[in-house]
Amino acid sequence: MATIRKVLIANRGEIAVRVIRTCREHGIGTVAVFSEPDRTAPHVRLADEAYLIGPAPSAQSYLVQEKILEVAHRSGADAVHPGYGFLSENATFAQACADAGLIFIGPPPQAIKAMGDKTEARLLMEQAGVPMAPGTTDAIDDPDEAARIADEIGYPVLIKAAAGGGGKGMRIVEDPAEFARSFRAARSEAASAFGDGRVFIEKYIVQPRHIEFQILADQHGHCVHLFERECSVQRRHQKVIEEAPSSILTPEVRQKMGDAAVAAARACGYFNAGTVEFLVDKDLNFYFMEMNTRLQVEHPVTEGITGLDLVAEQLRVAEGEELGYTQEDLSIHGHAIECRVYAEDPLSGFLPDPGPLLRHAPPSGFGVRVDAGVEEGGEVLIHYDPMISKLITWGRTREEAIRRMERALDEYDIAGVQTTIPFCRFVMGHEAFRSGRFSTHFVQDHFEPSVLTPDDPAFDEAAAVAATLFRAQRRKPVPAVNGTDPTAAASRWALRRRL
Ligand code: MV4
Repeated sequence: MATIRKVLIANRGEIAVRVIRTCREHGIGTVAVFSEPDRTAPHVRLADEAYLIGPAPSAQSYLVQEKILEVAHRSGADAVHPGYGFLSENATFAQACADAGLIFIGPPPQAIKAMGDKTEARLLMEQAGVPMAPGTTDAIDDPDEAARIADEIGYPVLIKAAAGGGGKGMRIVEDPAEFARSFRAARSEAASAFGDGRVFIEKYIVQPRHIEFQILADQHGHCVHLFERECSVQRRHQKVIEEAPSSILTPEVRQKMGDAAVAAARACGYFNAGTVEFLVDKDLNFYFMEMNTRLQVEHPVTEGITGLDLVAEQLRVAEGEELGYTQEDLSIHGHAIECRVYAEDPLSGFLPDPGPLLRHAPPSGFGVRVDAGVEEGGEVLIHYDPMISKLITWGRTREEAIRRMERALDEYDIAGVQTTIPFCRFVMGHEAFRSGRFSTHFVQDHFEPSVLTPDDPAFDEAAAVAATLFRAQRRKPVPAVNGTDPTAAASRWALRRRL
């Protein structure tokens, strides 16, 4: 058992804020890192200490392991929370933390590595008896052998990259005559994208739903699942709306999938929070897709239906504490929905629309949660993911959560950038979404920009002017850090005394 006293958050934006908040509630100190344009970001202000780690590009800041480790050393942090993205699924970094005597708040490096290689993951899942789409467990080199296997599996088939994930490097083949060409293309694509040309083949599951199970495991062999999240509303492998529970699962299928998710976690020696993704077909057959060895963006919907703080659970497990509850102690309470609010323009193909947030007035009220990483007067930077916030609503029933989400979306006022709010509003009102009859093809099947009415630019301008006047009368915020010297730990309290 170790006690975590100070956590370095190796991330930015809403997830850094999310982790800082739980640390604060538990009396744990927090260390933020930031790039130059993030100097005034909320995560920097909210942390006890903040360190500049480089210029805007992540490759020179948030992704530089040595800089993160150096800040950990200088600040006296005893643990590192990687958030999601960046270094969160980097086994080398997890190992480097351990080697530096730091607790990595995540799974063991071997589990990250095993699940990062999709063929190794398939092999482990096969051994653990987790259902998978028919296909090959090993990577296939020989195009003729691959074609024979594809015939055996039956068309359509999907060629996937062993080093891929999240939809990168996939190819659907419907017609056997096209197989050889697609196979070669997939291999060279994978080789140039990942530096690893290994591919494997799976039966293509048509019109599936994406349903994932949250698992939580301690270092003493206890593992539970925290039920599922329905994530079928995506575009180009980017999730837009998630909810828990899924409206299609029966208690029996839920139990089977939950058991499979726990078996998947056990098979790779997992501890901490993790997610096992499944494809589910129209007959509720389910197939292992991949395992995400991190806390995910959409974790709040699980928090909504279980009442558990997943970051607090991560911290406890990382300290070596036992879960302290079993599967039987857990149940689903109500329904939660998350809408991701991106600075993207749904009217022009969801192109990122970074820029200053002239106004950011998020909704509130009963059953509404907003996790934001930017604030009014701040800026959505082009260098990073353009997510502004996650809007989560809870209701006793799905219907209530949807109505509350509609209310919250209507209340949400943002000016300065285009957002996905109108798109989310469209989804909430759509018959296919409300009835629960949708698949991963929802956006493709039902959305075209003409269903949205463009913002009236006059309103946006008026809101911007009002926001500017409002800000002008407020005193300037105290900068959270001093200078650009990465060795200077600038506590904001110390700084305030100096000013
Ligand atoms: C599939 C599939 C159909 N059949 N595998 C997409 C992300 C990557 N993790 C795997 N993906 C898929 N794998 C088989 N055997 C369809 C997809 C897929 C998808 C999955 C979840 C959510 C959205 C999707 C969009 C396109 C394809």
